[in-house]
Amino acid sequence: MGKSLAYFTRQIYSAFQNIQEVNCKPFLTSEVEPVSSLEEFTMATKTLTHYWNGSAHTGSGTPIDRLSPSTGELITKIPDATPADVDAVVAAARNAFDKGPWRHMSGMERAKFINALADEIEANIDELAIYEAQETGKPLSLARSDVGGSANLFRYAASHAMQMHGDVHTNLGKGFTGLVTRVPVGVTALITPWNFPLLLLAQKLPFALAAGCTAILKPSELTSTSTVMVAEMAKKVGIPDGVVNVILGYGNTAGQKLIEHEDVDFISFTGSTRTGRAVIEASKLHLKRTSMELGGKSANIVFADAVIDDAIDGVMFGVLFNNGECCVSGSRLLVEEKIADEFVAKLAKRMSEVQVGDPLAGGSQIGPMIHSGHLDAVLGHITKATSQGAVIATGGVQVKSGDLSKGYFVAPTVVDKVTEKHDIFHDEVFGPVLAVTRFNGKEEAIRIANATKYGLAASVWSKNIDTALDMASELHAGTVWINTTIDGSPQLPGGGVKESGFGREMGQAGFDEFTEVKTIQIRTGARNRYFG
Ligand code: TXE
Repeated sequence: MGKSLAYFTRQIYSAFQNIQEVNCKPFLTSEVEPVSSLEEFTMATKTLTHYWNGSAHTGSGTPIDRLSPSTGELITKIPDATPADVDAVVAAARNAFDKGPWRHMSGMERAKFINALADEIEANIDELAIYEAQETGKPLSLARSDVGGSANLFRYAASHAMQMHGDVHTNLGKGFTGLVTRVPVGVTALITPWNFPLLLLAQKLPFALAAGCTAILKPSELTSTSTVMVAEMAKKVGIPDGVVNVILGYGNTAGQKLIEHEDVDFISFTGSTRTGRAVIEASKLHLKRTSMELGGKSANIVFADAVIDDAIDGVMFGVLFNNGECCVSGSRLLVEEKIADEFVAKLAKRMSEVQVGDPLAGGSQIGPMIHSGHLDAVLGHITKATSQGAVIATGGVQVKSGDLSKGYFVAPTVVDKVTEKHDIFHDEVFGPVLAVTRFNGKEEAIRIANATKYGLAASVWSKNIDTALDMASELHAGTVWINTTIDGSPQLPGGGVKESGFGREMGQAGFDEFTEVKTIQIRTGARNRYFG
């Protein structure tokens, strides 16, 4: 007999009580008690709809079934957008931008709405976290932490609504004044992937809203629920209709039509480098501005003088966080030769003890891969690495014990003796798979760390400040962590270099992406006439 979401929420609510809020390490420190067995209830399948002009639209596109990555059961049904649906959602956002009140409100007013949306997200933390965990396969504790982090991003962005301002130039000569103003970039398409559906949306949407933009949200077809919920919440807190809209469906239907649409002014995209290229290609049509947060192959670089136990924990966190399905995942370990054997042995032992399990069950530290095709791809990367001569120190296999055989679980894996000649050194695996390469000295560490096409992030583990800062200055990466990893705060921008993308999210730089600079030049008094 199926039980309601409210029942389910109550059942697991007490399990949440002990979790450290918005701690970036919940999967290693989770105190979640086991939830009552999943067989006790069946969550009703959700049917989602597009959302524009403040109301739901079923559209006429073919439905898409989302199956649970843990159990294979049908969990969500979404419509695939038709071209007419995309035209309608863009028209709603265009109209709200051109004719609606949003961009004309004071920053203070917009901030009030964005803060109210943050409150609403927080008030629905349990429901949002359950859907996020169920659709993505991330552990419930982490999903909950994502929701808290998302509310924080909304609050931070609200402060930018109030502070948005320009410069006045009064020293340009008598009778000449220049105003350098910031205006909203316009109608924005916010395209998000499946690994952090809500958190990555929160790195975009509130910043767009703070600047006075309107938004069309295009979540991944695999993880659309939280995005639709946020649009409904925007309506509930009184954000004018047409400001927050959602189009659902596949990338090559809903997404492609959206990025080609001439009434979209700006595309903020997070996803694969391959799709990023397609977005840039489409943006050429109408010369749209874009911002790209793409793939990565980030290194954790451990020097012999590091605090070894901290570094081991950091390396594990770096590669296992969010099941390893994370753009800034520390999927490479570069370890100094003189400590390498001991470090890898200790690390492999700790990795083999990590709890792989159903994301909704207490105690699970990593969950399943997002879908069966991705499971195969991850296992394929491992097989290829061994066929090229790399050595498995732990893991390397699908986990199929008991009920886990119904899902797409991969054992935490350490692939040792990897060199630049191996494909796994270069390819983004996007799973709990670490590639280990040894180095001798700082110069070699820099060379090896930079020897990929990506440049999203890197972590340096050393107690020598000279080593740490030299590395930070030489690494090709948008973010460098020193003696920590996958840390952050809404104030600090994130983004990549090289094939990891361009543009920044969060911080002042992330806000500026959603604005244009407009210059206003004023002559007072008599103008020197050119033609007399
Ligand atoms: O991503 P896509 P996929 C990497 C990771 C993963 C691989 C593939 O290596 O294995 O990408 O994942 C939408 N026009 N990352 O295929 O295709 C799509 O519907 C417009 C890294 O799921 O990039 C979804 O909403 N939109 C990454 C979003 O783009 C299109 C996170 C991302 O999908 C589109 C996810 C098109 N033509 C995967 N095609 C990170 N940086 O964190 C697809 N989309």
